Amino acid sequence: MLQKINILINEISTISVKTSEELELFRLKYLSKKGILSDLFEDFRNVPVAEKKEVGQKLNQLKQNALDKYNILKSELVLSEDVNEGFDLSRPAYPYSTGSRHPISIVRNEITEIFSRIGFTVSEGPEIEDDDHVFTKLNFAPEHPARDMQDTFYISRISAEDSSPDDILLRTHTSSVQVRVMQNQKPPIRTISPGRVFRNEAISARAHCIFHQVEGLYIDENVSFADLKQTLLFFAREMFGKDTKIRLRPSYFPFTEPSAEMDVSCRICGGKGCNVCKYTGWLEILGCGMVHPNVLDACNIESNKYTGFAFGMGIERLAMLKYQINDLRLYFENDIRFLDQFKTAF
Ligand code: 2U9
Repeated sequence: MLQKINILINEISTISVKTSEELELFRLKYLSKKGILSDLFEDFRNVPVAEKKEVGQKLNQLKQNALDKYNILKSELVLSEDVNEGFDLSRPAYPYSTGSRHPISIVRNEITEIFSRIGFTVSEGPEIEDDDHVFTKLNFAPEHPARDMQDTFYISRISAEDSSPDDILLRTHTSSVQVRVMQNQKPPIRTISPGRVFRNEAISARAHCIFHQVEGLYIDENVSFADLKQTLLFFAREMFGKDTKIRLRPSYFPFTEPSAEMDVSCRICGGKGCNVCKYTGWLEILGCGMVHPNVLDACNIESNKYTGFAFGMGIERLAMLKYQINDLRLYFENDIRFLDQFKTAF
């Protein structure tokens, strides 16, 4: 019996459990009424008196070891269950919430990508400009209303009455970038200028003091109004779909002559008339024209040798048409509920 008890003492010391079910099995096997210890105490009655003392001490040691082991295993199990409490380690992780591109960036990228396919490069320039690049070289008359402080944000103005080439202001269009390109490069020039522009406007659903433009310029020998029309037809069909029609209406800008505004057929109603196109079937999307000879000359490009066309469009307006956005302020508020809607677009 002594040998049997020693084997059991050894056996118990090596036991470990991982679950409460295994712990219960341990208790049933060694400590329950029908367990090994209970049997051994039964057998102990038949141990010869001479051996009783030694066997009894060993049996009590086995019983104590079994009880201690049970308590240790139980506390270890409680601790490890505590750590995992409330966690399902097999559950998939929460997905990362990724950001999205701003609708203005999406539309700007789309426009630049379309023009890059027909050879237009992208030019960038300063947002803080001088009067010369924003107005004078673009053939704005000295008393033109756009030079007024009611329309333009001035950073420094030499005189409130008369404009000076040294007046420093926030550009009101990105044509100033193209003036710089013309001053620094020889034709052929084929470039577009996307960027932020600033106008002194009260903020409302339909107007904002900051907005984004893409202006385009093509200068070479023999560039004609037909080239302008074909380029813009290509752009309109790439941007709005293969069946898109365009129409040009005469207009006026100081920097182009002749000038026009371009409409595209409404893609909501296909030209039949709806509330988006105000039942006209057409949507105005850009202004354009042949670069005024005064602008070419002011930028040291010979107007008797070269001609060119130019166009300009507001990105906010195009994004409004594309995504049916009805309030300009939404672009600048960074409301996640608005921005989240563009998650799938690039
Ligand atoms: C140079 C010479 C001429 C760019 C042009 C427009 C017509 C035009 C507006 C559209 C809506 C600005 O965002 S908007 O308010 N622009 O109508 N822009 S032609 O003409 C140029 C550009 C550069 C050197």
